[in-house]
Amino acid sequence: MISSERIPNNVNLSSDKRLQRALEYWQPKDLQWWREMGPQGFQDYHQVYLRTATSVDPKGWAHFEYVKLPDYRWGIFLAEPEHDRRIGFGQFKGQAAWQEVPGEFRNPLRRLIVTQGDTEPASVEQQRMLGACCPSMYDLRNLFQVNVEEGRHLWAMVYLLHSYFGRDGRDEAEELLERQSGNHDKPRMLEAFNAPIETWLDFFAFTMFTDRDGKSQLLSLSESSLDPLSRTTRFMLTEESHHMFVGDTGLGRIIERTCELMKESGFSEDVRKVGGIDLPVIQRHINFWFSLSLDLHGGEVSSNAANYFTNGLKGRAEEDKHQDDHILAEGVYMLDSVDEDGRPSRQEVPMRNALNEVLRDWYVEDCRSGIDRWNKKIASHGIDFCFELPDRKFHRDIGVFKGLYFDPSGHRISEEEWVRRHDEWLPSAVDKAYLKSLQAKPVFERGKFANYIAPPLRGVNQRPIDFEYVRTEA
Ligand code: BYC
Ligand code: FE
Ligand code: FE
Repeated sequence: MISSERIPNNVNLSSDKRLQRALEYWQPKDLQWWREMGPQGFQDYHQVYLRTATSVDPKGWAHFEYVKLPDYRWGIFLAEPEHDRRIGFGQFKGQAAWQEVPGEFRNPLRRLIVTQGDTEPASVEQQRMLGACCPSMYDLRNLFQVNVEEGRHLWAMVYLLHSYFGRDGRDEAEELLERQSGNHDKPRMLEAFNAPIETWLDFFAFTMFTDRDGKSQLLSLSESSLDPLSRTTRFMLTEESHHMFVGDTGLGRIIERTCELMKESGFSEDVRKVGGIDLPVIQRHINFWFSLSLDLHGGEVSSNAANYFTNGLKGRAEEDKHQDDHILAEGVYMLDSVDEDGRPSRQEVPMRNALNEVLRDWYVEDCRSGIDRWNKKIASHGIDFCFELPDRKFHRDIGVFKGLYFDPSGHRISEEEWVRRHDEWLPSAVDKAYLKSLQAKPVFERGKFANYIAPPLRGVNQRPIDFEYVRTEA
């Protein structure tokens, strides 16, 4: 049944018959997808201490209670409207923001919304097996919190498709449940969302680096002239910060524990002997998920990006912080690229065509702060090791560096060297087998943590660390 009680919302669902009808058809399919493709093994007998958004004001969006996963109330929320909001960039700068989709931009807007929407269920699919190998009840709960919120982000995009794109939108909403992460015939649209997430190290690196692409893309979409898209994505960003918190602190806690284990074992290099995760394997996971997430920003030179900006569909992250005319009809960007022979070269690109790269610049800086913090932690233990973000040419499959080989410092190398040294730089089969052996026995006891990860500094919602975050039904 579609009701405002079951579906918390601030879009007047109870009086919107058209939306109700569309959702009545879509919601059972969504629930079926969630049961089949969502968290495995925790749907029927477990209750999870989760936050549910019940309104957009600061009190309402963090309502905590125990719920069974399929009973989660996925809501539809838009950030509060801004009075007399004006378009902030592109050729329509200064005009009133759009409350409806202009016919001439229907296709590109639909495509942006579908692309965004496709990533949300994809990430749930990628993470569906992790519950059974969790390092603690606290982490298990955080995994499910991220999963239900990505499920809500799917709802957010489906709301836009149902409300503003008619028949086409309804078809697209169905297809969002039909494509599947990693599926050979019907894969997810963007490559990072087809890569398997089999270990908790992958999960933390994914939420640190790939959810952060969520942040940069959502910031850009929240500048959109299409006001409902802007408001929807603005509210999604409030949830996104928790996902990055999970990744950032998850990696930080593994690093902390590794340093402790190294100290305990007399600074031996081989922390695997005492069941820890060595720092180089963490670096390889950073290399992997960071480079995949660089690809998610699209080609360096992109006419799609230029059109999005010119027409006001998608802006830059924090558009108002840019000190220029926000029209960019004239500027150029000096792009680090390669010439026809694959040699490094600098290329002048019209600014509008370089906006994927501009957003990538923003993203790289946003990632760096985490790396710096972890390095300080390692140094405070007296250990001589530094994490680094790989060069942006490393391991790229989209854009000008695709098909060429670079080491993590950005030096061009031969294919032979790439093949020979691949396992130095990216997670290897041996790494994966080791990580899987570490997590083979899940930790479900209250307040206990797997040997390879330190406890968090504090619990969720001011609950103690040994709180029963996931309980089986009485
Ligand atoms: N994989 O002109 P270009 C999140 C395609 S994450 C495969 O450079 P454009 C989340 C591209 O479609 C944020 N294909 O592309 C995180 C194009 O195809 P056509 C998700 C790719 O359009 C964690 C061609 O290559 N949101 O929320 O400028 C958990 C030429 O490329 C890829 C968005 O992405 C790729 N990586 O930029 C849960 C925002 N990259 O035209 C959730 C919406 C490019 O030749 N999407 N291609 O058929 C966009 O803004 C743009 O679609 C992109 C691509 C930035 C992704
Ligand atoms: Fe999301
Ligand atoms: Fe997210």
